[in-house]
Amino acid sequence: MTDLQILLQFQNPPCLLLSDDLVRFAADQRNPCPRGWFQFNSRCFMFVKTARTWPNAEYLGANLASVHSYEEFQFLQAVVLVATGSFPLTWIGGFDAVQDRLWFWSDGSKFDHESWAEGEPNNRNGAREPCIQINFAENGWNDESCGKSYPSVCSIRTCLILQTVN
Ligand SMILES: [Ca+2]
Ligand SMILES: [Ca+2]
Repeated sequence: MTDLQILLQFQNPPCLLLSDDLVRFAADQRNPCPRGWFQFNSRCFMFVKTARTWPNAEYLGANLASVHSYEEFQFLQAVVLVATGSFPLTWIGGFDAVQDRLWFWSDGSKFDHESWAEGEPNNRNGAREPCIQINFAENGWNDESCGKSYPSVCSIRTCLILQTVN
């Protein structure tokens, strides 16, 4: 009988360490995400309850989540809702290089979607607000000072490679 060896690679460095848990979940094609992570297209997302500053919010080597469609944004909100029962202010991976004019995602992906709350981004009271949080006002995005502490949503990219081993 042929054994299937499943290798999990996470394209965003640094890689997560493989564990039996990860391999077992990877074996289930319907849910290639590690335990506690939720799949949307080719990425896995997780809510991190611990409040951290935006720069400290990286978790297990993952990136803060980038968002590339309104559907993906709604999915992120659902991940937060499932974990908390509400819509708390939560960091995602967006930040600006030129105040409110040039935005980037911390995972290096293209900044091709935005869902700002009304009046945002606004650098409130003249403060520099370079980092993006979700669930602000009518559950849209807000630019906020990166040194404030909030929970976060992070993501990893999955790349399943199935290899047949004798
Ligand atoms: Ca700003
Ligand atoms: Ca703001």
